[in-house]
Amino acid sequence: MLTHIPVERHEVVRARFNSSAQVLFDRLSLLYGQQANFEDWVIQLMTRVANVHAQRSDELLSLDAQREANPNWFTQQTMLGYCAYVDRFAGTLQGVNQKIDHLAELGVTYLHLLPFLRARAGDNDGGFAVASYNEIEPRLGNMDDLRDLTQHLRDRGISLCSDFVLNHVADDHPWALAAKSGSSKELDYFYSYADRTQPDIYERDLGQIFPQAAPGNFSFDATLHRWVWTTFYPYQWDLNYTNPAVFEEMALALLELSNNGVEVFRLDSTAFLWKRAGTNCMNQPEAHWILQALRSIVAIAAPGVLLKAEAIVPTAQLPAYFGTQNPATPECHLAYHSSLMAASWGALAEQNAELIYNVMQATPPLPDQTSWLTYIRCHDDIGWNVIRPEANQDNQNAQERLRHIAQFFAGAANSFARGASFQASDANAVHGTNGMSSALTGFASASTPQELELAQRRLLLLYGVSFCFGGMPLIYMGDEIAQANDENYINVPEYANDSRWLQRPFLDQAAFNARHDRATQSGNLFAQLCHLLERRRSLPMLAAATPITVLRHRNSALLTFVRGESTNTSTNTSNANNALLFIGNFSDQAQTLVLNQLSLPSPINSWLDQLTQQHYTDTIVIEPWSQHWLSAA
Ligand code: OTU
Repeated sequence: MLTHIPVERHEVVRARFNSSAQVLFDRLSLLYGQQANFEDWVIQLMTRVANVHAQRSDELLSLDAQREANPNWFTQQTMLGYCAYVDRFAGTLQGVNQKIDHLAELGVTYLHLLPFLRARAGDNDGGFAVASYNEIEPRLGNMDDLRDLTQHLRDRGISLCSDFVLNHVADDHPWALAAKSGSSKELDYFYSYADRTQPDIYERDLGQIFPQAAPGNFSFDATLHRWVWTTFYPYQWDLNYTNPAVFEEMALALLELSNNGVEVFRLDSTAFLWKRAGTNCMNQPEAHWILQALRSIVAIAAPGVLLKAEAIVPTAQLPAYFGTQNPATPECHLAYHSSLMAASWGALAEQNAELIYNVMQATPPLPDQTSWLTYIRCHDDIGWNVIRPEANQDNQNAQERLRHIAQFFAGAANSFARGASFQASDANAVHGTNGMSSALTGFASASTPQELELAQRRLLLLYGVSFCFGGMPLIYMGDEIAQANDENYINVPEYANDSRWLQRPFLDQAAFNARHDRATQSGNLFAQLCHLLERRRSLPMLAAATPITVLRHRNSALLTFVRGESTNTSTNTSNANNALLFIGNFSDQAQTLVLNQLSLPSPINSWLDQLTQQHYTDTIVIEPWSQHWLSAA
């Protein structure tokens, strides 16, 4: 089975195989054990995995070894992510090389470039309709450019993260084309139905991702004369993971990309991988088994690689993506905390931190060797539905509450925000909100220097929560220079019905070039953001694994939590020096806090603000939308 592999590699793979094979085999048996020739198929799969491993470069092999020896490498407070579209940030993959200095000045250690594989011709959902998993989108470069870029990034301590769209392929992917031209083998890579009977049954329990632009979950394909499962746009065909060939091809494609230097995979839409009638076809146990099997394969053939779950699901469903159901079956290393993100914006609209407290209280501690991906904006909408359970608390009605929040960000009367409701012509709908951070925090509506200052505080406050909560924070391109909404998307026919393009601008060169000039708006924000980042790096208690204690304060304009010290176990107070108290004011009024009234395990009489180096004794006044990072002085 491992015949063509040089002896040393043979040994390395064998050792990893021995420790991960059982979980892999169990997962594959659960998924595919009833298939004819199951065991032959597993051998074929493992032979292919071993052959791809045999092609892995010496440099990547030593990276694997380093990370195996230090499996918490990505959970440190020195980790920082940055996310951008290749073309909008830097033109091409080669162009990204010229931006590495900028990433370094922020302290970035992880760069997520949005989809750069060859995409569907025509509309392609910003590259999320992939036509080929082993080719680069030609206008962005080629595979050599990708390898070079990952090498240059690695030399500067930055890991490249690539999207891996594993739930669906484009309708012009070779599998879809083969299916359309009559091949039953490839037809079986998809879910398709001769009539509406089955789709109608499923549809009773399914949600809608793009209710306006792409209603329903099935699309009639005129060539096939069949209804194809298309959770997202009609040209994104969901893959049929009941077919082991689909799992095999996708696992191999991922490993090939990892051999080209990709170090992190953002597993897109992971919640949707398995369908079950009578459910919303999200978060099914089989979807987790698929991810666990994938993790085992990575553990064998590319253990330096990280898997990141993009599961935009309610807080209660998130931890399962780490594999917490059973520590013996780890799943993804990283997962987006979309609830914390949405709740942070909700708190800003409500001038009240309750939603954040609710989310924090619903978030269990991280398992070892995992980390949240914390963020405030990304290329998608802020989806409000994930925080329905938290919005139902505090004696409130989630629908009303979220509607109010969505209206606020769409620019309701007296709102400082200038965003747009997503997939709803009706401003009362609660589906999602679009807009750049700067537009949502008030930069666009500010007409005086004072208002601009407040907008900046709000943006920094949300980033402050993301930096201190515990996880790897991600900066979304343009946020560091307060880049505005891109209103031009409306003039591009293929973007016009998808207002997520509002937050996908080309980098504003003028603002970017002015970022070191503190007299400019972008320069002022940039300096302050860099300051928060520099402070964060210096505070080891902000590493992902450090416990968090939520101090739910009776003045809920204030968000207060402690990192690094449990207030419940008053037995050990000696590590108070290693703790950090975060205080953020979500309201437009200054708030006074008597520090000793917080339920800390032991009174701390003298505090040092890690952001300003100011000292406080027992009372602190927190200006509107300001934050303090206090440690015992
Ligand atoms: C993901 O998104 C991507 O981030 C989107 O950009 C893609 O359009 C989509 O998949 C299809 O590939 O449901 O859990 O705006 O939050 O579509 C994954 C809605 C998803 C997104 C949603 C999301």
